[in-house]
Amino acid sequence: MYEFPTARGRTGRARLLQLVCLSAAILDAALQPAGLNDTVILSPGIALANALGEKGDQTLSDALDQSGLSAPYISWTTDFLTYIRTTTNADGNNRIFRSNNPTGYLNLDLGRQFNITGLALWNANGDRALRDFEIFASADATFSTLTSLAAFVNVAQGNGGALEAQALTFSSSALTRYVRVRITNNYGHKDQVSFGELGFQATLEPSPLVLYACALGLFFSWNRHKAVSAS
Ligand SMILES: [Ca+2]
Repeated sequence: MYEFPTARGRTGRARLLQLVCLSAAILDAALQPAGLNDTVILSPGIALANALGEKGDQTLSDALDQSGLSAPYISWTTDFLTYIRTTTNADGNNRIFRSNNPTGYLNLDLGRQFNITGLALWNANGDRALRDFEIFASADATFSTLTSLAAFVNVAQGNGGALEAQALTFSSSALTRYVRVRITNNYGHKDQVSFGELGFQATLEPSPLVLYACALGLFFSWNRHKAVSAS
């Protein structure tokens, strides 16, 4: 017959579980350079669609692969704010998209779900630069159901030379794998729009190490309680 745990037994189990989880969290934090409470920069992934079009031999992938940035980053590891404060994109190392309006969208695949809270944009100099755009999360790769995360208006263009990053925060964060960037305006060029690079701001979740250790702690603390109860 099942016996309800005594207050002493419950306290002992809770303490053991807390100890195991805390130890795992400390170890995890030590192994992750950015720590658990920071946000990290996340690669924009790969393009599933480009409704803007491309100009000549300039390809969208060149705006997603860190080329032109003054320092590299490690996706989902490098601290977001520290990185973007000090990293510029070389003038002229921006991608130009040709479009009639110029409006259109880019569909991006992050590779798996991440919790994204904002983005960093290294814009372009001149009248091709991005001015207005909106970010959407999509539930799937077909982009049939979109959730708006933020609409950015009058985003600053470059003022000549190397371009500094702009940090743009979403109205709401989203756990998503698929992201649409819908561009609605530039700085005046009749049929081209351009930016240098972009990366997302993401939060770190408890790693599998912490979750596994907590599960083990729960298992052993429960077994310990059963052994004490049976003796
Ligand atoms: Ca680039």
